[in-house]
Amino acid sequence: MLNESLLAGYRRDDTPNDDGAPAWKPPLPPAPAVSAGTDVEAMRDAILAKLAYALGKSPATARGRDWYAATALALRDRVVDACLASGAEAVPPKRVYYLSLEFLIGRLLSDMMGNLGLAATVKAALGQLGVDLDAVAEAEPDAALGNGGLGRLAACFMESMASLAIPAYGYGIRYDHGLFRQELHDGVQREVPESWLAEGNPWEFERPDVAYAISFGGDVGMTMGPDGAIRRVWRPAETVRAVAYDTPVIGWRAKHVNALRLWQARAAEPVDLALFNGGDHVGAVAARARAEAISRVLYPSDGTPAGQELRLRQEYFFTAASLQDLVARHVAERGDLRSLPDHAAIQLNDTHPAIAVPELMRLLVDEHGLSWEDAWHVTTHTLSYTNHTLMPEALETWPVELMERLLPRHMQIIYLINWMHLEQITKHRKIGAEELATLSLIDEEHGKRVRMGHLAFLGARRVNGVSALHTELMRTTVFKPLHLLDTDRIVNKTNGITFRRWLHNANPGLTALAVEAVGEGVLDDPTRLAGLAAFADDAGFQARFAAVRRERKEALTRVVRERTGIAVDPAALFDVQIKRIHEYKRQLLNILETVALYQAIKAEPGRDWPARVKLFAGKAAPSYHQAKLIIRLASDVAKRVNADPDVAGRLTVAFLPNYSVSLAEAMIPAADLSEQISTAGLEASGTGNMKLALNGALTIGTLDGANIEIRDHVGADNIFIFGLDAAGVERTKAEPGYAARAIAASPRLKAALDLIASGGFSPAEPGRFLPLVDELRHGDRFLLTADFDDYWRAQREVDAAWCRPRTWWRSAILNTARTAWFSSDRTMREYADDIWRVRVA
Ligand code: 26V
Repeated sequence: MLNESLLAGYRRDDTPNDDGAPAWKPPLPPAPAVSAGTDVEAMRDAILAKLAYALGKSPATARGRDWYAATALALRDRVVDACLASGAEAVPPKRVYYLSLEFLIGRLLSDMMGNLGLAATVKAALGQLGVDLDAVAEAEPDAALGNGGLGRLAACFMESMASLAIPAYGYGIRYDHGLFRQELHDGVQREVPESWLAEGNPWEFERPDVAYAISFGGDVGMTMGPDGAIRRVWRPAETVRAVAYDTPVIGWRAKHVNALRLWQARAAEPVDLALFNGGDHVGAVAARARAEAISRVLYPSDGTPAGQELRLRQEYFFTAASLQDLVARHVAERGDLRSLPDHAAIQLNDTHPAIAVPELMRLLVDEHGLSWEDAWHVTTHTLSYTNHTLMPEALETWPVELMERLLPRHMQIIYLINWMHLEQITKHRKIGAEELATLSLIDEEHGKRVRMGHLAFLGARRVNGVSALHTELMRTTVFKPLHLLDTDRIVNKTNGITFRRWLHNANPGLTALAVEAVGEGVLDDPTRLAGLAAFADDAGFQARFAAVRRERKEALTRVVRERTGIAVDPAALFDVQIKRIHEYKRQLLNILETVALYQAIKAEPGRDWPARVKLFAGKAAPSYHQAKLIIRLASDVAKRVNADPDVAGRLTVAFLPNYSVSLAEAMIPAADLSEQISTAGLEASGTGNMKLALNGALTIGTLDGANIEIRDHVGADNIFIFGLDAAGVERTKAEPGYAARAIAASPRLKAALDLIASGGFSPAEPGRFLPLVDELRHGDRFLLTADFDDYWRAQREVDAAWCRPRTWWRSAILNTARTAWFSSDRTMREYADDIWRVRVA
């Protein structure tokens, strides 16, 4: 499929039409394919040419980073060729627009090489130049334009849509600074700014010709149209420019190329000439700094809504630019905006782009003259919304006062939508004030605030959760009143992961083994992994599966030593918990079990304890004090445990700094045990759980999120489930004093808490961890105390299973064989069929 954003396509002229709308020109003829041949010599010459003519370097002066940039530029040419060669029609019947404030991409080199089928070619080409591909790959910075699961999901979806040839654009923000780099100093997290663009970005195309004006503030006036109807006119106080940057997203076997279009904020006028000429040289550039701040930095909040005005400016900025872009494209291609729902499906990734609901209404009614009824039909048949969490503190609301100041016309439209929505309900039945309050777009209990989840729900044709359990909880809790008004709107779309990145590229050894066992077709059709089940009991196959794991563990052992100085034994069980640090994810439960295990080994040194390495990694939000304290506890526990000769060789603990997509790619293939231990009902889905299971790690987990579906697929014998289920969590929370009772009933838990509380891991500052222990003793919102004993039991089952290698490796192989369903290709097909109604080739 030829994607016009990357190649010829529509060119926007800088000179607007009379009505201010951009002037569109017909497509240019396609450029000739310039880079011929995919052989090693051609690739070598292409890389050398980029090094010389794009970077101005010779092989003698080139650094790793230069080789990386030259290689990326040479590959980008091939992506453009692939785009041309696919030769499909320029205007597809329908496009998907995926709006997301986050895209957690990571590195792109191996992704691009893999999907172009050029990995071996590039390796050999660089080899001829005496350059090591792995070293070149290491020179690429991660594009960390996201916090965690939500942003990584968007990146997996983009790759799968390209692989399925679904015509799609991803829309987001081109942050100058992605998620902070995490440094640990004596276990204390320090955030360091990250600058992934410092030396340029060879994958992207700047599009200075694709730019839109984005307005803020001011007031709303009225005029009379020629038909005598009143029209509202927004008279904004401030305007910034959104400039497009496109990164091509190439699908598996280069069949299709889509674009990830990220917006950069620029000042409408770089300098205020009047101020400058008046001598106020600083004031003359102040507006520019304010405008450009919008795309400066990713909010590292992950869950706790950022609250500040700048965040709302970011949300509106990228939503408005994206909608203007797609509306202009639709008008150019089809003319009438009333047909938008037939040709465009817009997916809102969480509520961050929920302002799309009033913005699309504003564009249609105020700018394009549609009636309110027509505009509402178009809006509610084009937009859909994905929810990613039900935790009350994470649900976005914005103060009405702020919305009125920043987006006065949008606030009017929100009031109108709300009025019509409530009017519709009260027309049909009598309804109490209390129930009405739960249905309203305006939350009146915490000062007047706009509920963005409600707004997204009302504007959406479909609303989806991200696992079966999460979707059911949407229907029965937060969205229950809205769900009862339209029981067809909420649907489930269980998350998935792209196997190209998380199996083929991250674990080439396991992929080669799978290809050998079940054939090359497994690369195109992951359901063929099921064929591995036939080898689960085969001793020879088990040995090869274990050897692949061993090799990845040895590599990770080197990383652990480099990053922490800690020596770990690759023969030990690698027990891995990698994700953002949050109380509900319960890293603290894992640490408590580590402390209890430490005490148990010391108490019974003669027992045959299997060697275990506990590995943690994850970032805490900068202002999340409890999370930072959990990191510090893990580090302090590691310090004492690793120095204690009584447990040497049996228990080792390490917290790896600066968790990232790249580090995940190194850790996941090396993991034996996957910790998925959130309080049931709180982890919407999880996707790390899928990556680890796919790579053959066994899960120890609660009945939460997609863990339930993972158990259903791999079988209850091949997963370690423990703890309360979501209903049990609700029941327990209703019994006051459960924590004190649970601690009293568990001498093992009590002893672990006492050791931490008495300064056993922080002798210089005995009270250091009291905030964590006190929370467990007196509140325990996340029910660690209630689940501790069953977690301990499950962990000892893990020990026993590890000591029976034949059954362990059987389970590991079955995990890989039975997790094909968690491919994001499956997820994207479901969205395409049920939500977007777009054809999949
Ligand atoms: C919400 C909250 C609530 C307040 C305090 C803690 C906290 C932390 C995180 C969040 C979630 C923010 C949105 C998000 O990233 N959700 C994640 O989305 C993933 C993709 O659907 C999913 O796999 C994760 O389970 C879900 O947490």
